[in-house]
Amino acid sequence: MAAFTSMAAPPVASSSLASLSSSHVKQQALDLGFHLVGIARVDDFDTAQTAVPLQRWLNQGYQADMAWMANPKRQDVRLVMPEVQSVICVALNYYTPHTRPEGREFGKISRYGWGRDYHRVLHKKLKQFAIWLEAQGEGIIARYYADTGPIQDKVWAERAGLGWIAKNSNLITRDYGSWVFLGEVLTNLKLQPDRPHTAHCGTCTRCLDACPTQAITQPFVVDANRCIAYHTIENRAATLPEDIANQMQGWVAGCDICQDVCPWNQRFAQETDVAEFQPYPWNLAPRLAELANLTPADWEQRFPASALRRIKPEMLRRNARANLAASATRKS
Ligand code: B12
Ligand code: SF4
Ligand code: SF4
Repeated sequence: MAAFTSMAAPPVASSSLASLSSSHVKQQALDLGFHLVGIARVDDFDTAQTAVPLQRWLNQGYQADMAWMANPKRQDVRLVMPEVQSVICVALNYYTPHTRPEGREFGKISRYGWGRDYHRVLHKKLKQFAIWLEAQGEGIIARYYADTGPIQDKVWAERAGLGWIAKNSNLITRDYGSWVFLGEVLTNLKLQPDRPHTAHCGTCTRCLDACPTQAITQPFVVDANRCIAYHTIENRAATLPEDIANQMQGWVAGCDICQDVCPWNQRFAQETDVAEFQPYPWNLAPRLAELANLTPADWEQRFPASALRRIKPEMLRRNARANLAASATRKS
């Protein structure tokens, strides 16, 4: 978890904050290079809404081995920061127009992992944003998070008007589709909130129909036990469950199927201006046979400053071998 915290946390002097408008704060986020920004207000009603679906998901065991998803802070943002009044949500577009080559010999890496580690890129900008915000008045507190903190990034982003949580469980934005990374700054400033985004999946079910492992058990709900992204990135077991290993369709690092088929993504995707998200060339068409024998030294060399470093060499070998085995069975 990354967080920027001031040394002291005195109550905010309202006189020093009177001049800080939401539009000024949002303009600063855009000037720092974020593509979208919106503000959500923290109150009792919102907190209850955040907790219930997450608890239901946990009760069903959909978190698989991700025990950290049960951290109570994730259900109440005030346990993360007792003084929080507003959540300033940001999104960074990571789409590039590259495609993966056809052919069973290639492993598929999700777009999120093609370029530089998004945590580094987001955290750097968020840190600058939090420092700027704290400098705007005495007593202002700002803490930043992206992915790794105990905050429900998508829930807050939807509430701040950035996009809607779709049936594939990703947040879709009108400007960039779901190819965005999310982050937020928690602050004790009471800022003017934006309106929550409305949902636009309608009657579409393309993502549910396309998921090869039926991981989207009902609209909006993903069971990690069945999700290829979970198994390739988070599952640390020596072997993968047979019913997943047989259905991986070449994926070795994450899975983009439920985003690739989404009509909104086909319509809204636009190339990012963040140079760090341009793919490392090797990530576009890795060969399964090479990945199946990847050494720790190869791994160090091929995944520098990459979000894929979460997938250890033995996991990549396991993922590649599962795909090769499934492919061999299909041929015979
Ligand atoms: C745990 C996690 C995972 C797990 C579980 C996925 C999941 N859907 O929860 C795994 C490892 C599988 C995973 C995979 C991926 N992840 Co992930 N993941 C997270 C993490 C850390 C927490 C998400 C979470 O709270 N899940 C718990 C459940 C309860 O929440 P939920 O999915 O939002 O589902 C609830 C809502 O949809 C809500 N709901 C809303 N409306 C409605 C309506 C109805 C009727 C109902 C019933 C429910 C409902 O109820 C659902 C629960 O029941 C976040 C970062 C963060 N700190 O938030 C990143 C995050 C969600 N992941 C992200 C990404 C990019 C991915 C992948 C695309 C990566 C990849 N290409 O492989 C895949 C997508 C898989 C998928 N279809 O969801 C991004 C998503 C960005 C975006 N635009 O949405 C995030 C936000 C990280 C970031 N900061 O950018 N991830
Ligand atoms: S990421 Fe892949 S396995 Fe997971 S829900 Fe989407 S399509 Fe299904
Ligand atoms: S494929 Fe259809 S149902 Fe799924 S997220 Fe996209 S619009 Fe929503």
